[in-house]
Amino acid sequence: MATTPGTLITVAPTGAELSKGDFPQLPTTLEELVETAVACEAAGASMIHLHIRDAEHRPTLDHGHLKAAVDALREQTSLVVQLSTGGSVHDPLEQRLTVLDAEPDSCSLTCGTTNFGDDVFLNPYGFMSDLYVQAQEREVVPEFELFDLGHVAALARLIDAHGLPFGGKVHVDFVTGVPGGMPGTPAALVAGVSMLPAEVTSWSATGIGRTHLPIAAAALAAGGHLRVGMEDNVVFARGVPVQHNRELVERAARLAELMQRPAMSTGDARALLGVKDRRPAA
Ligand code: KMH
Ligand code: ZN
Repeated sequence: MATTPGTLITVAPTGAELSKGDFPQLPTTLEELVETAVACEAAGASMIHLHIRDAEHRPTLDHGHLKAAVDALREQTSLVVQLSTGGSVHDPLEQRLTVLDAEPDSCSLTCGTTNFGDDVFLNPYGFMSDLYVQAQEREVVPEFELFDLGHVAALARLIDAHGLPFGGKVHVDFVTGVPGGMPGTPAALVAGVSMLPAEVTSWSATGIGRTHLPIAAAALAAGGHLRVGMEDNVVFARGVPVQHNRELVERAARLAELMQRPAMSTGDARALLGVKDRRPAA
């Protein structure tokens, strides 16, 4: 895996789990998402991982909502736009495949079923395989979400079966600290990194809840990139709630700068990930 001087910072601003009622500062409307994306790009993010909400702030995979968000973010930012195909634990597999119809730059692809708190986040191999092939055909770059060490082996199986994703790069994201998945510890992260198949060209990591900051530090120390955001963590410091996703991106960018791997530009992120340029002509 080639080393990169800069740090790719992905912001995951919303997720599918938290409710607007409990967290009014969670960006759920299109207007809030655009404002968040613009602010986070200015703070150092170069990719956004999106879950979309409906008019009642509930998670939705409705095509119109997804397409409107992709178009608006593409128009008003130069962020790499990644749509979640994980959705919420209640979304049917067939509907999760339709996310690609919104033509994002990138899509998440979780490499296995995992316990998810008291729920089950379902990702049978057949679904992963269909999503992998459809993303290749639609020229969408997958980001492989690894919640557990077994997911690393499943990623190798996918690559062996279907070849490289569109664009020829393989970027993975370790999602650590989910109750039911790998713990958010440097030891678990390093174990995962050591198992990555040779085809992997870059990796990032995030830690859920209180593991957010230590995993960011460990990822930077081990040569990885960062994902931060309210999907993963809503506590900035003990007793201090996150008020805006920008705060988490700013802190990640400061940390990356301190480690002499400053936040990379969206142009560098596009090259790192191998995404197709779908932006409207200027
Ligand atoms: N909301 C989780 C059940 C993804 O975006 O692909 C799944 C998730 C992963 O957030
Ligand atoms: Zn997600």
